[in-house]
Amino acid sequence: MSVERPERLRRADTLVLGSRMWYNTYLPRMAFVTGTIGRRAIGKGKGMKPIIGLSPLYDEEKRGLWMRPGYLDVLYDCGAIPLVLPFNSDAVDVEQILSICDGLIMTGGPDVHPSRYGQKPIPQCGSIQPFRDELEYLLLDKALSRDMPLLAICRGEQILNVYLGGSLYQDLATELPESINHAMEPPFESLCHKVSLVKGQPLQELLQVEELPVNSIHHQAIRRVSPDLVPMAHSMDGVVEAVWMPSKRFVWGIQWHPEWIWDIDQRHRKIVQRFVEACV
Ligand SMILES: [Mn+2]
Repeated sequence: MSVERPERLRRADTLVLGSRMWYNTYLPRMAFVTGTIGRRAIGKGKGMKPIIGLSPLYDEEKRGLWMRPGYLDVLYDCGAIPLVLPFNSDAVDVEQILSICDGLIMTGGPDVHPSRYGQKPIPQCGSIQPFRDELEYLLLDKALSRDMPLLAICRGEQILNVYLGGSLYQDLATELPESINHAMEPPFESLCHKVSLVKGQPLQELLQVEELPVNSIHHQAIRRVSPDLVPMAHSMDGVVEAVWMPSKRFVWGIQWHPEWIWDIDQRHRKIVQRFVEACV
């Protein structure tokens, strides 16, 4: 029997599989009353891909928001839908934005303001975008309290560590002169140095190797590791190159950039794939 209903309720039918009668009667009401429940029911439906939010990049010269295609390409390739987030520092808005995401990637970018870990910038500290620090602190607040899977890359890994009470080297060449060169020249889709994986930690268990060649596009790095994080990779100079957060479902930080090298070394694709699986 066909009953005439408002357009928005009919649209909900097409999004959800299963007993039409049940969904027609109850789910649209639940969905519109509580957006989150509706989204969960719809998003987890058969054949639906996880939606991964990405913290946006900002080009100060063009005054434009942008994204490196590699982040999008690897997510598509791993079966997810990337969603570049807006700059928005309203806590309620950010909560709502994250409610339509299944996972979050904290992207690379400029340096975190050293005041976030109780220091003044030294001359070798790079460019800083305080509005990005602000947005990403808010994203971390919300994502960690929701226990949302999080993959934090380069600056993302660094700000995760700072947010959780750790500190950074403002400039490796200045503050750790014995370190190897971590700021490679382009092309970035090539490998620069190796990292050794800590035995028994999730990255080593995933890849089943002791060493992994990576690219390296950073002049800062984790100095004091947050008490909430555990290292899972180091370069040969002892610099922490990957961490994870054991108290959460999936929170990993890596210092290198899989978005440049996922298609030249499958192990880097595998890291992103593992993250996407955690988001399903
Ligand atoms: Mn490095």
